[in-house]
Amino acid sequence: MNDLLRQLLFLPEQRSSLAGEVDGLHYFVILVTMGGAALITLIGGYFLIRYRRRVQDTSTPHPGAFARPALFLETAALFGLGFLFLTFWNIGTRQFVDLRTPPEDALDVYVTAKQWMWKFSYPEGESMISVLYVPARRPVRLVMTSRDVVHSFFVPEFRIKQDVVPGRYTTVWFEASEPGAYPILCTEYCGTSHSEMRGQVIALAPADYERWLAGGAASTPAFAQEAADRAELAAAEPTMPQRGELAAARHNCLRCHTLDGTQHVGPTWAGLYRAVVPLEGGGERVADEAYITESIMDPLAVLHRGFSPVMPSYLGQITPPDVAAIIELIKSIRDVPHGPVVPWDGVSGGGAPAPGGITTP
Ligand code: HEC
Ligand SMILES: [Cu+2]
Repeated sequence: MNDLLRQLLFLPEQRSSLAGEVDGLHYFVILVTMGGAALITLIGGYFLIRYRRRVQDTSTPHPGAFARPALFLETAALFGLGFLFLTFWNIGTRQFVDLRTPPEDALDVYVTAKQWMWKFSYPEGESMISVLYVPARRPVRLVMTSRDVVHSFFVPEFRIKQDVVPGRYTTVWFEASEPGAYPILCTEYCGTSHSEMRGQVIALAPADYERWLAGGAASTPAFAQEAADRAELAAAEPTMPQRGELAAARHNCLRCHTLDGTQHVGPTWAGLYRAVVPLEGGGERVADEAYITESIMDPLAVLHRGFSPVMPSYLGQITPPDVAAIIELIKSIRDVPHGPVVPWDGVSGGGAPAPGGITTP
């Protein structure tokens, strides 16, 4: 029954001591509401047919004295609803208290969330990125905070989810019911790479956990090593061009510039690196690192011929690592095909043939 309902509702396996209870309440609420909806549909349908209009006479006969339904029916309905409310409330409150109160002997692990990774620190001094090793069948309490924005720690198999808030500590606890690897997701939208803010809880048999504490990840079972590799790969530092794209998105550069060679408000970045840029008022410059940096910090110093002077200066707004990453991004797309660089006329993708086309030497 449990498994059938679980699969009907597309829920993952229950792998913590409280998961079964959480699902139990879920099933109960769903079954009661579905039952109620079915009952109302049936009664409504019966009335619809039983009292449909059968004669052409449209006047409503006077019903006479208001016909009261039997008193016992009203009382039963009221008590029934009251009872349901109290039952939901009772189960819900108990579960809330259980979920909020970690057992005394819980193992503490500190969790720091930041864009876009989870860091787990153990009182013994060990620190892990993206991978949370815990012993199975032992309560674990997570003491969580965020270094930037609000994140949310979610382990579907454990049925736990808790916001992680900057400047505050929140806690959550669980007891993994058997060894295994369980995905961690961030469920509070926290920026560009929110969807990649993932990790793994690796629950180890107590003996394996002791071995991990003593000897590190190499002494854990194969399933744990695989899961850890996967998690670490996903959390690997992005490459410079990838970071450049994130920085460009963050600073809204991509509202005016494109990476795919199409024209927009500003010149496309495709094929820009080391191209010869014609300047407004004559002359030209090679788009090297110096030119790109100058264009970002002091866009009006020289203008790409034919474009309007609308780019704001980013002097003091953007950090040197972001500028470097953006330069690497522009370098990485120097071979992307692009047409002649002409100003965007606000209608089409191009316009008159390039007064200020760039030519790649
Ligand atoms: C409001 C639109 C707008 C935004 C936002 C904007 N730019 Fe520009 N950008 C332009 C325009 C228009 C030009 C061409 C005129 C000029 O040289 O200033 C330009 C020129 C450039 C150039 C020189 C390219 C060439 O072909 O000469 C670089 C490099 C550049 N921008 C980088 C950036 C970066 C990096 C950001 C974000 C930090 C950014 N831009 C944000 C509109 C914008
Ligand atoms: Cu997040």
